[in-house]
Amino acid sequence: MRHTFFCIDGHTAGNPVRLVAGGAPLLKGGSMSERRQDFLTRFDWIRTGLCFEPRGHAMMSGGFLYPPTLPDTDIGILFIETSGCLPMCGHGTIGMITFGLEHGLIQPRGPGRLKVEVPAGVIDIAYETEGDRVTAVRITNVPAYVAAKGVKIEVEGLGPLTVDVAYGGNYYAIVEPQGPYTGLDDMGAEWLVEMGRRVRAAMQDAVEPVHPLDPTIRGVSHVLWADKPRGEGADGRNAVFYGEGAIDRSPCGTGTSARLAHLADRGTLKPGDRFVHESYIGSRFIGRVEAAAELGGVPAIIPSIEGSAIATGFNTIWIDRADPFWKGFAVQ
Ligand code: PYC
Repeated sequence: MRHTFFCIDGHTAGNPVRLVAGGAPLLKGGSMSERRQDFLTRFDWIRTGLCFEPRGHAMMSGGFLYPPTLPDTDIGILFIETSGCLPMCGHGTIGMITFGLEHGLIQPRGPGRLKVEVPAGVIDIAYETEGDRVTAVRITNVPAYVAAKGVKIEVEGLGPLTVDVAYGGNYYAIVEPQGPYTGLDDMGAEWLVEMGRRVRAAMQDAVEPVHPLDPTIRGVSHVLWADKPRGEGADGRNAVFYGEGAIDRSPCGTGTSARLAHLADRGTLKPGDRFVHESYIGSRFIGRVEAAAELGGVPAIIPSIEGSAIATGFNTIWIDRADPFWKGFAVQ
């Protein structure tokens, strides 16, 4: 049997976004979180088939648009990525909202604003246009908070590390320069991937953060290597490791949200502050601490992330069950 998916491919700040505009499965569930669970149970082959080789690669990321389940929302998003079916993805949202608006798949109720239901909750979108192009998307994200501080781990090849965990839509192990990790440029992408794998495994053994309101969101899935800024006007730089072999080419929307919560918890940032975050390749998001908040009794912040995306073309992809690699594969 051959399954056909009509996709708009592109990137947000350099990281791939594959908006699957046709071929989304019908899902059960009264919320996007429940639909995520249904997708993982019955349709995960669509994610692996579209994201892994030979149809994708280690960084592949994207999602589907669905009618929302909540009143007063415009659209629902389900994310797919090599690392799983994320509760929230910032660069993916910026890309899918941009391509969805530019191609008429999303019909806003009013100009410049949308309310979007994602598995992690409801996010607000403000966007700017020039002619037919969407030039900027600002996401006011779900509440972000620090889930664990000062976790001590021992990592082969790195030695002892002290790591914090923050949530910005996914749980991030945040590694600041220490010991042999002296900064992104000193280490290089291959090292960050290899050590990212080891740090994530050690952190998963050490702690299991659980979202205060949705217990299906749990566990450290991403590693954020933090660093000082490189370019003029930037406030920080990071490289996020995800999946089995990916370094985010964008500054990572949920990672930036987690880092904002981390820096706010430390008192370095406060509501109203702006934080320009650079990626490994030098692309940028503008992060902001919009407000102080609370999440199930835990102190949190409301972060926002602003960036832009570019569509690169249409892509009609078949997943043919006669193909020995119909579910995709990854080489490590
Ligand atoms: O932008 O939130 C993000 C993201 C998560 C993983 C890769 N990018």
